[in-house]
Amino acid sequence: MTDNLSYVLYGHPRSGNAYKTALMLSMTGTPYEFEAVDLMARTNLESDYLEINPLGKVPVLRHGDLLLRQSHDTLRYLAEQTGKLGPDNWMEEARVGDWVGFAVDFLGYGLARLRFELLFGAGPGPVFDYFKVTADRGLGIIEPHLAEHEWLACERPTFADIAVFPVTSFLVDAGYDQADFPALSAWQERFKALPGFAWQLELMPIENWPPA
Ligand SMILES: N[C@@H](CCC(=O)N[C@@H](CS)C(=O)NCC(=O)O)C(=O)O
Repeated sequence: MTDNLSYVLYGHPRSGNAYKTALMLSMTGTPYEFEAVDLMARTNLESDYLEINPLGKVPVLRHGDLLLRQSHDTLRYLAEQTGKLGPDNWMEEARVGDWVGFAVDFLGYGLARLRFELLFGAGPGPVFDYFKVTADRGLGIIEPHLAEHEWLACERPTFADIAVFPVTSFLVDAGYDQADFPALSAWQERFKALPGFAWQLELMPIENWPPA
């Protein structure tokens, strides 16, 4: 079901979570306005933005009076609103949920932290090593899965693929060699060929990129 209320995405192109929402909007063909929240300047912690999201995080998706403040809720909501990229029944819902959970447990608390440490943090060291255990474990789950399956949750692309793609695109920034993950790499290529795919800066344009 669709309506005429406009969508507003609050986000930043450095955010993998905001990129999930932006991809879902684009890949379902849903028009939206983009409001940049400058994470580098910490405007996400200023009072104007805290009125929109008291957690001080991006993304937020506004649809009329509704504010969705969790990236995975935005995926589920847009799937329901557009009838696209969602599960068709509870068997599929359960498998989509597995991969949304994977994105949080192994990518959010693993791969994404490695990239953060290397690009913005202390670099290699104890913190990096701590998160690498989780990232390695996650990559050890997804690579063999994608050697056997074209898409993560179903026989077709779903928002499970959108939940997982952004952080996997940070593989090299997180210190891994892309060539060590041929099945993941092939899935990334299939994903990038889907209608509506674009990179984060195209979907969430900001001035002064890369931010200081
Ligand atoms: N559970 C949230 C996590 C959102 C999140 O961690 N956002 C990060 C960017 S990827 C953020 O806004 N960080 C800013 C901060 O914590 O100050 C979701 O899935 O949307």
